[in-house]
Amino acid sequence: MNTVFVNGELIDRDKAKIDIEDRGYQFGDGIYEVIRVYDGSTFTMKEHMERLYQSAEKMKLSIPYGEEEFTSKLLKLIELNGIGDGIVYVQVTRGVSPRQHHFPAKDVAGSVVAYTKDFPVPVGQMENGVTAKLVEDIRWLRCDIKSLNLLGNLLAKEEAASNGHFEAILHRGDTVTEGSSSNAFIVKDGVIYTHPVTNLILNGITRRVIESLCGKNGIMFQEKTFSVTELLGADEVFIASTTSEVMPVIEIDGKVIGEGKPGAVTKRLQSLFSERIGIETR
Ligand code: PSZ
Repeated sequence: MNTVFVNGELIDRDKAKIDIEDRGYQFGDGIYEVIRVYDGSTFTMKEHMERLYQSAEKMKLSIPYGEEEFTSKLLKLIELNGIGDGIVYVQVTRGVSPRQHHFPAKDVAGSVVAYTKDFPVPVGQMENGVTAKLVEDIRWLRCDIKSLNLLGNLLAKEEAASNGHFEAILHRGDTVTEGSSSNAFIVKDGVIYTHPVTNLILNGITRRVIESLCGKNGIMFQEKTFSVTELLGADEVFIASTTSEVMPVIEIDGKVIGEGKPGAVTKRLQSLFSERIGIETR
């Protein structure tokens, strides 16, 4: 059985219903999180839940449960569905009300949905690396909010995927911001560079884990913007997300990065990352 969480109830997926006037459905007026599950245990769940509540605050959206209660509901769902390696997806919208742009009255409750999915660790791609395409970043100026409005991200990903690439690496003019669904990093002369946490990127949880691993292991990590030219001339490039972990990028727009295979710093981070997963999900 596949159980889903809909507005406080755990029900069979086939019985789940969403109102056509849900503001998430009509406007993308909501927020979401994707949380990793390894061997039945969540990874960095607290950080994801905190970010969900932060996104809610930035959107002036109220989540109908407190963080602890919500977390335990999600843990129960993971257990019920017997998830080993997978994800739990959770979204909160501004609820159901007659279609109008301005917010509904305060007493309209937000809609909450969560479901789980099996998702194996992409070992092959992590070992061999993936290719990417540069795409102009045409998104709005609040990319720090994990909002359901993903059209800019989707158009970019589609442009990359339809050309056979794993990811679109976005740039605003000459400055690389992030991937369409990942953060982007370069390695130059042993130093890792990534876009600072601003309104122009999502403050990735995986990015934060990487930053902490670097700090603990003497790897130089700098939050500093880099250009498209610096990206293409980097020794190593990798992207990071909840499901991609530390993913080497070996070619961008047909140009080989470094030696055209996952680099030493990227591989070291991958192994530190796996170690961290082992510690946290013990
Ligand atoms: O399964 C998937 O395809 C996933 S799971 C998470 C993401 C994709 N992407 C998260 C993300 C993002 O959408 C953007 C625009 N920037 C950065 C990230 C990385 O965030 P974390 O590390 O929190 O997943």
